[in-house]
Amino acid sequence: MMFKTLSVIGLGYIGLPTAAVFASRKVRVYGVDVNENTVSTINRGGIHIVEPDLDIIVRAAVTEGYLSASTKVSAADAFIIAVPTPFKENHVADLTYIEKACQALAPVLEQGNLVILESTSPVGATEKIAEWLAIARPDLTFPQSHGESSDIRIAHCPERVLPGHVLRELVQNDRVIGGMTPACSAAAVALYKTFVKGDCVITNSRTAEMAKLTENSFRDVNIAFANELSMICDKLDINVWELISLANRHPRVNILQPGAGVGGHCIAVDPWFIVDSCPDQARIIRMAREVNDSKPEWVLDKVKQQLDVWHKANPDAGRSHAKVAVLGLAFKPDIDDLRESPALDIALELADTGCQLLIVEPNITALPKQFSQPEVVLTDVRSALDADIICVLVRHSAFSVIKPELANHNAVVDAVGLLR
Ligand code: SAJ
Repeated sequence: MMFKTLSVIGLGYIGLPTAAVFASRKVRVYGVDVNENTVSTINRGGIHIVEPDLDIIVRAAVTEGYLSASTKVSAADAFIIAVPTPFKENHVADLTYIEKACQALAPVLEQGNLVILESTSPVGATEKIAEWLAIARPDLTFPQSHGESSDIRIAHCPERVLPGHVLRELVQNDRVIGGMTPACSAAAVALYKTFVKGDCVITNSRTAEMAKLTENSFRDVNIAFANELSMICDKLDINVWELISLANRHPRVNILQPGAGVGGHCIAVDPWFIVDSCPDQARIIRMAREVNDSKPEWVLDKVKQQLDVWHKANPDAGRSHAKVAVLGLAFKPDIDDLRESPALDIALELADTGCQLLIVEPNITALPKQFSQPEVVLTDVRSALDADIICVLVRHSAFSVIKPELANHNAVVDAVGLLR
């Protein structure tokens, strides 16, 4: 099976690297995005997201004519849908973007095409795609009605790459391939084998959907265990990082690290898709989400306790005289991504307390617009040492240089174990 052309719908953190890697293997890729700025940036050979080395391969692919972007879907041998699947207020998955992608690609669909859903989705979403496409194109046959002989092949192949390492992990990671029929799986394997060096492991679409949700829930539950331990240890006056490193010497124990909470667009979202499908059964998964979601508030309380101590020591000083430094705003170490970041939420709350807030985030050059207060400034790591209270919210490598001074400061809230 040969795929000469590919349409990738959604040119975000997953769609753009995927499109670029296919294009680098000389597949003609038509990228599609609703955002015109994204489209024009890519067509100039640029990128609109931060991911190491992505700029180099996008520029090369555009220059050589293998990658172009548009707001319209072009006909192609295969289609990859890589759009967001957020959840609504009540933690129910919102499939609107996937449905819109289906409506956009349906008119150009042709017999023999392969449609792949890469977006992380609740169980049953791939079958929904098949239904939507069948309604839009009654002239074509689909796997749910025609099995192996269907005109259109459909599969779920979840992305599993780690932001910051996307280009390497796209190629090296094993890939779960969940076709609606064996023929759908075989077509999807043939497509991914264009560049995937890992194994392409075949299953059905529902299991593939659940596999992705399971991977992120596994991590969420394990981080919740670490976060719960950090709160228990605080009560019992035990250093949680020492405790975890001791426990991890056991050959079958591997506890993750506590932090300021769980951020990002995946781990804090995907477990809810399982909870929504099986609310009575998914008890640990729900509880883990609740524990992790409560952690930023707990860290904030610790800082407020330090503010109370400061007020006691400085009874005549108003709140605006208190200087608080926040180290880190990103959702995890050594990236610039502030979306769904617990550290950002904590800093925003602190900004509202009326203190002077020194923010140190070495991976950005300007504060996000939400910080409107004049008492909030973005500064360098050494200036933070002047603060009355210092809270470490992200373990950026750039913070290591002030460890000795930090260890001698008398009001540090270290949510991530920088000082361990
Ligand atoms: N975190 C901790 N303690 C830890 C590890 C992480 O508090 O010991 C926090 C991080 O600081 C961050 C959050 O968890 O706030 C998530 O970070 P992460 O590095 O665990 O994961 P993501 O969201 O960057 O990427 C995850 C990955 N999934 C798994 O590792 C199982 C990635 O492979 C997925 O492709 C991605 O989700 C996704 O798109 O679903």
